[in-house]
Amino acid sequence: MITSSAFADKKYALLGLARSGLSAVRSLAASGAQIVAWDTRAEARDAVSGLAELADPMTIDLAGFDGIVVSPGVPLNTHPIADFAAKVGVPIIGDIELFAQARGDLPAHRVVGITGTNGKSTTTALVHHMLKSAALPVRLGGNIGVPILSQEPLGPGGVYVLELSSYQIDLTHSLGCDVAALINLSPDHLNRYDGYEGYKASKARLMAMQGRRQHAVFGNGDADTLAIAQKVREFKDQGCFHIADPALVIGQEQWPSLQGPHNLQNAAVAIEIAEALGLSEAQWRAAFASFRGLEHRMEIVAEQGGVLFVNDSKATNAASTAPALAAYPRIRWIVGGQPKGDELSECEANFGNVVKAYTVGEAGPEYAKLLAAHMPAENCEMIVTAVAQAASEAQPGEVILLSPACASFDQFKDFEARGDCFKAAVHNLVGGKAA
Ligand code: UMA
Ligand code: ADP
Repeated sequence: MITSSAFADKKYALLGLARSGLSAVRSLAASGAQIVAWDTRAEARDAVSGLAELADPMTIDLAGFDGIVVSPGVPLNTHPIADFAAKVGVPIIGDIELFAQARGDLPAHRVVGITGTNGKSTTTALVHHMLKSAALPVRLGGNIGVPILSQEPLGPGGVYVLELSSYQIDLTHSLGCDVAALINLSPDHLNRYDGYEGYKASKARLMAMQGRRQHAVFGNGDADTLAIAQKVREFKDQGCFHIADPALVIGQEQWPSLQGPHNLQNAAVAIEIAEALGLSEAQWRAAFASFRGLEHRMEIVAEQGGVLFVNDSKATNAASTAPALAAYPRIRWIVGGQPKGDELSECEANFGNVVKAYTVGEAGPEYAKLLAAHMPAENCEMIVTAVAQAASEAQPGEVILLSPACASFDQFKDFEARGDCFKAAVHNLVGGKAA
């Protein structure tokens, strides 16, 4: 675990004790800080017994505290903790800010921070794989699911690769990434922000925390990302500003887990990051060829009778489903879940690749009506039903694709549970034979 003398004898209040909160309690306790912690869930509170005093920060006198460490899942725009903290003048921070403050005690190292609406996890995993393949000491953390404070510190010359969500950036104030990347932008998480403008401003703060000589990398696929890039460019020294252009990337056919136009964008961003860190072309090319993608992102589950089953459960908005529909010419598309109100317009350009849509979840009835204007569409309600129906109709050469363009919370705990349900249904059907 990462600890720091910067926390010794300081006082912190924590709200939220799931993965990031728990790692922060452990790190702060091991660093000699005094901690008051709370979570609405009793089992989360039990996990910190002995390390922290248990009390809801909303109910105590916060005067004299050095920070209120809030989890990314706590909605700062509606939770009263934000006003409460402002009144007593205590900063609200997150585990990534604690990491930033701990950097002074770490041996010489570099930090890569990767954000964007889509492709963060893939690009983060790819950069991590690339650096590992080049024999650099490297650690992965952040929104990808591993709190960075829970990782072992690296020796001199190490690189910490962080996937950063907008929620995490909102809770971070002093992280100057040696290389920061913004892959793309489209409306998402709007329930947490003052409109799309608020969400974009949150992402832009990753670069606002950098110095002139720290590298900034931007995808070139949308105007909103390029608008932020143009502003950042004014404040960068020569050689520290990079636009990643997928059109210049050669060799994608040799990278099995980086197929589709979206992965070409991720690869282009990763190449700029690699070169900013001093890797050679031979080094990143070798790593791209051996990269194996992440579960639930265009994951090939099985093949039977010439029909391919692909799990893209992580596609929780229309912008991430659009490139999945571009990846194959004949798709039986399982779509739906908890809708995000974007009505699938971003997917429209690729509707020609869809043989039939099988809608599921809360959005199912509405999507079936909407899509019927463009293709055969049937509301199947459940993923298991959709898989069985699609498989009974599929012809050799077709792909049965779960790419929901929606959140999973109407029927599942998370996108992983949704993808697992799809995979179980497929394995049931094809007799447990994996591709
Ligand atoms: N809680 C309270 N009171 C409240 C609200 C919440 O006590 O009023 C508690 C909840 O009971 C819960 C905790 O606060 O125990 C919230 O935890 P969390 O949701 O932040 O969960 P973590 O396990 O710490 O996960 C977080 C990120 N979660 C979110 O951003 C919602 C994880 O990203 C991240 O992987 C993890 O830290 C490690 O860094 C997940 C995510 O969904 C994957 N991210 C979003 C996305 O990718 O779209 C941004
Ligand atoms: P994130 O961590 O930002 O959610 P992931 O790498 O987990 O991104 O991918 C999430 C979903 O978005 C997957 O369904 C994937 O197919 C799609 N996706 C990946 N990269 C991109 C991209 N650059 N543009 C649009 N969609 C993408």
